[in-house]
Amino acid sequence: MTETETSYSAADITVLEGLEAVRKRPGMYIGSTGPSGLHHLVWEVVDNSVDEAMAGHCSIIEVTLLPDGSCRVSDDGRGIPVDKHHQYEDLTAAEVVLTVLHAGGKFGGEGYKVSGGLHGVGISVVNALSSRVEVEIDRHGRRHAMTFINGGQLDSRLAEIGEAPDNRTGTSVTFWPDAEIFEETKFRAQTLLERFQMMAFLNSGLEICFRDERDETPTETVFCYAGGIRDFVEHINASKESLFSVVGYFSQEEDDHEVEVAFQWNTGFNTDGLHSFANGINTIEGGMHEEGFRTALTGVMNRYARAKGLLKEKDDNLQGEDIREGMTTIISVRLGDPQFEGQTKSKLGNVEIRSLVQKATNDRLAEWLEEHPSEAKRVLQKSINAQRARIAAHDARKSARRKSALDGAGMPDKLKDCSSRDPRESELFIVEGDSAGGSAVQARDPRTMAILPIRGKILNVERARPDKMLKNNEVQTLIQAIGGSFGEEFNVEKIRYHKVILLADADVDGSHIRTLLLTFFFRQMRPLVEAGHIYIAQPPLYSTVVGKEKIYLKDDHAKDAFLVEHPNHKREFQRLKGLGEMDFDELRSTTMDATKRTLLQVTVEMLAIADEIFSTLMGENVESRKKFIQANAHDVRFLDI
Ligand code: 0RA
Repeated sequence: MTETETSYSAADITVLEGLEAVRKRPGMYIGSTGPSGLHHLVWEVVDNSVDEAMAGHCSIIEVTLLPDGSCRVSDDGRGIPVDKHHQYEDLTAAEVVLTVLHAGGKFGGEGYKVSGGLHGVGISVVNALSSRVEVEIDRHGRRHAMTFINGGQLDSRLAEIGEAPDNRTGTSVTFWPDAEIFEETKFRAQTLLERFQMMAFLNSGLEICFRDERDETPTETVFCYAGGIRDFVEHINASKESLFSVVGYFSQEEDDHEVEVAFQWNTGFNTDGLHSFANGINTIEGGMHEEGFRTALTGVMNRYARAKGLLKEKDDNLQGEDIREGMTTIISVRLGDPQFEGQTKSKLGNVEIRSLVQKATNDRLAEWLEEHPSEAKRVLQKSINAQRARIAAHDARKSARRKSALDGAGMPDKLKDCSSRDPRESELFIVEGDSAGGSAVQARDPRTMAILPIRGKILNVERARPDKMLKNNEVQTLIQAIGGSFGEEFNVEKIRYHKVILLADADVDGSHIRTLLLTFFFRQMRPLVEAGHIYIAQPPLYSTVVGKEKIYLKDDHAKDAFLVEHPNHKREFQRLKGLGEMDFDELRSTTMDATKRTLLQVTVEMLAIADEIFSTLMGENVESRKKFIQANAHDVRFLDI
């Protein structure tokens, strides 16, 4: 940069120091410099456009991944203000928004009423962590442009570059994530798609268009839902068999608080189909809005059931879980000053929201029931059945506990346990089939590795109530071996292994078993998944020989990479059929030995979406399962949720 282009004042220097702080400790602002932090940059820019939409000024947001590694976010909002900024005399407002931490919408006009508090670190953070940022602003009939390089240094100041076509207004931000900051700068389309779909559901009428133009075959996906969260509920239930076709809905506003609820029941047995959001952020840990809803739901349904004689005087009240069985609910609240608490800052703490949601649900759900008598009756019949099953499961559980107290330590016979009693270093390999189980026992380090062979297909818990599930041998064995109980009682502090590793073949049967196991963990031991204790072992698919050395290759990708590195290789590869064909030495060195193996950690990025995927894969609706598997057959990462 030459001196004639830009000269810095004292104010500019404080600005640069601010951005320097972000570059020094990126984790403080975006959580990490891994994939989650990288995608955070996109959320940050898109959130600004969504704020503009929530304020009623923007209807289309376009996000494009370009071949040069950049990401462009364009909107048709009012455009970032381009006039001189009152505090930084020599900078324009737009320059301030891009270079001052937390400058976002806090000036000019009334700013924003509500904005996503979790990602709201400001677009300047994106600038600080990018090697280049280009901004174009259409406002007052003119198009303006500016660019920044090397983490927020002004490269060319804001200047008019021509007319705004058709007198349009809007903002376009293109950024190149800095390779010196991020471990990996390649965006994952699936991650972006899932979130954009969720954002479109939560902002009815908003169009989000995603384009991936990184390779020769560009793709475009448009999300736009006139019905908002009603469409969200319908979408989740599309993979299940719904109890009736209407989707319940109500909304209520008070001061600067707004609550919206959509709900529908399906014929399934899950009690955790409740998903909540605050200012567009998925509150995975729940909070006051969920509390208010649950309390009111239980009250309203019991009152209705008594009033209509569906529950007799002698009958017990329905419990919340009875009513929530098979219920899919989306709660979305918007509020001026959201307090995010909890371990992952995803629990809504605002107490006033609890009574607002409770009151709205009390009034409006009762109305809905009166207006939909036949639906109401079906729901209550289902709840009463659930109540009976719950009582039966309680009895079954009691006798199961008594039984395990009788056989000493209560460990299943099939478990070959490790000698260590420290869960932090202990690993449980769940192995498909008795014979592979035998090799795994020989291949293991008996101090830290336990082996549990399971035979054939475990019960599909997606399609069974808890009382039936508990009678299944494989399920009992799993629960006993892992420790920490299951369902509502599950306690992740009591687990006996910090790594639970699924070891199954790379073929269709193996992937079915993996999915059944993941469904079980997702539904019955979810904290185990959330805490990152579940892993998938990756036995190699190919072997080949170089000189005297046998080399194992994980998959086709690894094979291609190998051929690039060894262009003269004779191309003789052996396709390994499965675990059963490896001797224990091979199994140890390729798959189990902690110094050589690769494990895929299973994470739950987005529970609302993961819920849908599990229902699709494991639920009743065969057609949607078929479609899902066909659509994702090429992409094994769908298990990486
Ligand atoms: C500050 C003030 C105003 C709008 C914006 C920022 C704004 C920022 C972004 C970022 C991406 N798209 C955006 N659109 C708008 C209010 C402007 C006014 O009062 O006219």
